[in-house]
Amino acid sequence: MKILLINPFGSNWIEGRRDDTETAVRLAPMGILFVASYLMKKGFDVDIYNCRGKADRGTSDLINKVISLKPDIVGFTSTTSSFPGAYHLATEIRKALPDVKIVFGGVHISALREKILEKFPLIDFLVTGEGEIAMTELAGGKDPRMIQGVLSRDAHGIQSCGFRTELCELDDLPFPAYSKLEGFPKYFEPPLFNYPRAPSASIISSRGCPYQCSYCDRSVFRKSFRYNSAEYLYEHMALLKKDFKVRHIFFYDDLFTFNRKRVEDFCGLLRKKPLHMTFNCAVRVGHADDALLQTLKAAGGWMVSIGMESGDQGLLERHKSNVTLNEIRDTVRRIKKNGMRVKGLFMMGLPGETEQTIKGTSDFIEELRLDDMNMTKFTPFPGAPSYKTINEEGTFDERWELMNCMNFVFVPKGIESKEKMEKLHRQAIKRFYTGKNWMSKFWPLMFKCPDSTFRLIKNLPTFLRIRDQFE
Ligand code: B12
Repeated sequence: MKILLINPFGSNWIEGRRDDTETAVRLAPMGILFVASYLMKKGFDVDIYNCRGKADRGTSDLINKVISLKPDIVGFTSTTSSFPGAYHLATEIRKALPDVKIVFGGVHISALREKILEKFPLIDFLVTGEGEIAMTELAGGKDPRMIQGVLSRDAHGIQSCGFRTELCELDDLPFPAYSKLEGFPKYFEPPLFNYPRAPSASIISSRGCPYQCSYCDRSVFRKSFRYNSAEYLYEHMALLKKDFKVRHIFFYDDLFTFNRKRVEDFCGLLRKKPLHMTFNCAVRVGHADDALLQTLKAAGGWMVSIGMESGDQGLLERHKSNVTLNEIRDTVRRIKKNGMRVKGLFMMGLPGETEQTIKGTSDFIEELRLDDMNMTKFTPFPGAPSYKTINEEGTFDERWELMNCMNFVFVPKGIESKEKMEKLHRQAIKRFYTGKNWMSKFWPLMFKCPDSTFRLIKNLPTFLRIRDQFE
């Protein structure tokens, strides 16, 4: 049984502009790497094709690869914005190999479930929620109607036996199948100046989130919070160091510090048996006291990000559980005091946003004197709570290929037009990156992050083009 897993190219573009995100950020597709390693452990022959990867030469290259590999199953991962492109590829693959089974998994599939099978006839199976066990059972020939999480069709229509309740023991999972990913780790590059040394890699060490923010799509892992042990985490980092010479880690967990004991044990291991690696992680306000921050720093913590979303207290109360502006201020101050860089993650255009609240957020960003920030464009994903009532809150243009947080597909009632939103967004970004705070931090960073500086120089025309978008 041969299985080919595909990471589609997606659409990480701003409508009407050239897609330069390839140069700005390229990260490994962790979901299919996890599924691949589990399948391999169970004896299946697995390959990965990364449309955002080093070897990609476009659709015809993929089709040639499919024809030469002749897989029995082709599996696509998909977010909302990458789904249309993935389905297009599936159509081409089906023409080339009419008997191949086509499986889709990932967040967009987990959110829309039956609706996807109803509208997209070429797809044979959906794997919703956690994919490792379900996909292995499917590939192993178990009746799809009996596999939790799988949706299929038969003569009576769409069949599903519900959500998965039998979940993976995270410490039993083999490490992601990095060796199947062409160009790993050097080809994968995170945002500039977000890492002191290259190469870097990302790790996800937990699944699920007990909080419920209005904009967050938790369709895959849902509410229950599970995590890898400190020992597993240490071994994972050690493997990346030993086999791939990775020097910096991005922990992409939403709640990295949620379980304090785990973080203390993990940092303790890093101090006892140093790997000489650095790492970034995200903390949630309320889960980052001084002692914990000191522990992170001592173990190699370099930058900490916080999902701040807005500088308006009213909007926070409406959209994000248990976070106040004062707590954000306090956490930022303490991260800096403990010697780590701090990055703020914001979102513009939430329901209820007005020009006033946008101005407030921009002022808040200035006040915090952050070391970096990111401001995405709010996007109502089908799996997020805000989606249900979004049409009452403003105008929503639900074109999936544009739903990549780089386009305003939703204009809240309080703002006159999409063009106005774009203008306010550009202004906020420009204000930060041309302000005194960033300028004073930028020059020292050129020396602190030599790999980023080199990358910036090497790709200067592209980065200048990206900068010009904010003019
Ligand atoms: C790291 C990350 C990124 C990284 C890397 C993405 C990548 N290629 O892996 C970067 C920064 C590049 C990124 C970019 C974006 N991201 Co992102 N990202 C994440 C994050 C934090 C972790 C992803 C991850 O590794 N999860 C861990 C793995 C194990 O889970 P998983 O991917 O869901 O895979 C499991 C199952 O879904 C299933 N599965 C998945 N694929 C398949 C395929 C098959 C065949 C099968 C059988 C099973 C299966 O099995 C896997 C193992 O159990 C998630 C939030 C989250 N906690 O998951 C958001 C998340 C996926 N991202 C999101 C968004 C919005 C984006 C962007 C659009 C935003 C932006 N402009 O930056 C882009 C678009 C990327 C794209 N091309 O599609 C949303 C997606 C919402 C949606 N409905 O589309 C999420 C869910 C955040 C959120 N809660 O809203 N992202």
